[in-house]
Amino acid sequence: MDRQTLFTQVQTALDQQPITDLHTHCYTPKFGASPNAGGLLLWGVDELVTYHYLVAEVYRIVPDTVLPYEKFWAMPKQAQADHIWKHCFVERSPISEAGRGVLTTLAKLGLDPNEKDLSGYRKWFAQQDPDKYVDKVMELAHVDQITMTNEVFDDHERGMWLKDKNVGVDSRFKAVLRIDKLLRAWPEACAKLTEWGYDARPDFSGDTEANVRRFLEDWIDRMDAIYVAMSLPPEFRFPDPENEAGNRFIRNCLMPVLRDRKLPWAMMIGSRNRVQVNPELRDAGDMVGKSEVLSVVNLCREFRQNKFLVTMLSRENQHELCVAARKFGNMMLFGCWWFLNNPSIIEEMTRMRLELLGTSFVPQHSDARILDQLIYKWDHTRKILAKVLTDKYYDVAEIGYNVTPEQIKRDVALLLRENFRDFLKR
Ligand code: FIX
Ligand code: ZN
Repeated sequence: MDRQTLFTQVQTALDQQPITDLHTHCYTPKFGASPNAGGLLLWGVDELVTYHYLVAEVYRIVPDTVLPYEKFWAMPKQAQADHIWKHCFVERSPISEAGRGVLTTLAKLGLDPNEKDLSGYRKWFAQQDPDKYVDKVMELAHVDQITMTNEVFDDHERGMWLKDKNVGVDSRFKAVLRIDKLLRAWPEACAKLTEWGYDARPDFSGDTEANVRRFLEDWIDRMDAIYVAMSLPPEFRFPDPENEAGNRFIRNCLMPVLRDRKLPWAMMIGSRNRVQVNPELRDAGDMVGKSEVLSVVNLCREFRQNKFLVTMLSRENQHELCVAARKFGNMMLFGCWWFLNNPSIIEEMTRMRLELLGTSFVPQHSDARILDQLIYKWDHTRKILAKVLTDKYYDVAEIGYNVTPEQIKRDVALLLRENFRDFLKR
């Protein structure tokens, strides 16, 4: 079979395959679709262009000694977007992945990506109905499920859940309980739980364990969460000789609750908090650090009845993490997260993962913060997958192994949808 025929079959399979996006920061329209009015569903050109990736990039061109951070944040969103468009898209070529992503999104929406200002785009987006626009974006990205990140420790979002238990009910979306503070800031989390009626003390006195389990159970049930997620610092260790509270939370609270509910723990490890890096950049201020894969191994080995969705932020961790995934069927490796979500690294990681794991992993999640980003995040991923999968099929085809369009479709379905869904059902 010639490579071009194979490539066409792979590209067709990828284009036809609906994707279940297992990690995004998008929200149902019921969470409010007017970002300027406190809505959590972010969409439209001003949100696209002020994506925190691009805030970081514009500050490399116009430093804070010229435009102080507080001045930028005080500007109206449109003025921030105009500033970024001018410096990153007009006066320089938008060839970073975040810049290219905006162009792909605009072009796929049928807009000319060469405009010198944002006024025309703003007029077009102003004509969109948010709920219908969700369908349009999902159709263009060929995504059949948007998995949310629901921050229970965010007062604004938590208030919405308490006010309307159906706020997350939308057939296009699934909820995820996000609980970083329970490991990143245990004493602060205890104070919040106690305030909310779950008496919890940093030293685990009283009924802390039972109340923390009840808190987790109540919010998993309120959200109908399909997994529980945490972003963890590079210093995360398990067991952690210096953090007995963390070990106890994991062993006596989180693991039993997730095991009973057959829910995975999604561990996103390696994000160094902006407080240690550049807090004035806000969401753009976080950084990456090399983490310890052995801690994931320890968890998978000690809690064989639990399931772990795992991704790490440092490129240096990827090979070791991939080998660890070979040792534990209760670990599902996923995504090219955040600073790894660049074509050069996605290609490197995906080749390595296919070579070490076959088709038993989830190659990507979008991490979309702005709804429209689903369009570019998945368009760019499909392009890379087409190249890498064609090479892998070609390697076995030239030995004489018959690769059929049905097999390619089956494998692509596993990688982009079924591996995740099957893992949830296990
Ligand atoms: O912790 C996370 O879920 C990260 O993905 C985000 O905090 C990060 O800002 C992001 O959106 C990266 O793509
Ligand atoms: Zn994320």
